[in-house]
Amino acid sequence: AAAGAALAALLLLAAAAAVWRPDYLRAALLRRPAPAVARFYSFDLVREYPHDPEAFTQGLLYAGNDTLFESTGLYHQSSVRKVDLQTGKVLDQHQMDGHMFGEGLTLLDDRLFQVTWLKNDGFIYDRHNFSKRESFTHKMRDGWGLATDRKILFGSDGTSRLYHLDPISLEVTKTVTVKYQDNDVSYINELEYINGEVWANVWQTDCIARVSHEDGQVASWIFLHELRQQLWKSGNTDIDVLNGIAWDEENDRLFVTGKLWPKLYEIKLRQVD
Ligand code: DDQ
Ligand code: CA
Repeated sequence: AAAGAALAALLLLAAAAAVWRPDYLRAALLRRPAPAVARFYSFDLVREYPHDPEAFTQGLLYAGNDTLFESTGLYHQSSVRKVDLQTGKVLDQHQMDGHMFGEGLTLLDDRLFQVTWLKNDGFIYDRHNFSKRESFTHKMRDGWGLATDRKILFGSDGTSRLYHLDPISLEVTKTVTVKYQDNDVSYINELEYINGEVWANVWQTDCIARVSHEDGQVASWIFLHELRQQLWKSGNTDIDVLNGIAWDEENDRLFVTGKLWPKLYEIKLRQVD
């Protein structure tokens, strides 16, 4: 009888736990998989370049020949622009409609794809002539980041989802959830495809996550808080967050900047674990 009472009490306790904190119960009952081993990186500064301090950088990519393409946000100030790396000068620019908030940008062949904040509208520009422009709609929540492996587009929308999009139909063909160990990583923002991985700015952190586009697992973290801190210390107190990754595949150069940052940095990663 005592054993029966003990069992009943235990069942009651389990039922109460299931009602009040099902996540605790699940954690207690299920054996968690061993956490994936992530790598951690700091950086060495290679060079710094001027960057338009009015550019609220939302999309950044390197297009060869020391030129970058950049998408900028903020209502009435959004643009897509071609930028000279060495001088930071805007070489060509399309000013977007005032109600559009420019976001992620990627280049596939001669076409620049751009998405917009809080909307499902995107634009495709001819890289040589921004007035040649088409629009599209997509089924992500809204538009934050874009990148490409030259076959498909990768997209983010500020959730933990990383979308695979068909570059012709703009349909979502696959979605993975970005996870670090067992936790979803939200606020996935500006993206870059680098050597088989998708690198992602995580909004309002000073970190870039290196993500597997196959399963969403974060393989590495890059810590870049020193860049923002350094800018702040030298008097740039109006800057916003780190945002914008560009990769020069030919010369293995990695560029990063931020929203309203007066500098763009070439960095080399240094593993710290
Ligand atoms: N996002 O880059 C995280 C996707 C959006 C940033 C939005 C920053 C807010 C600026 C103020 C908006 C005025 C309504
Ligand atoms: Ca990028």
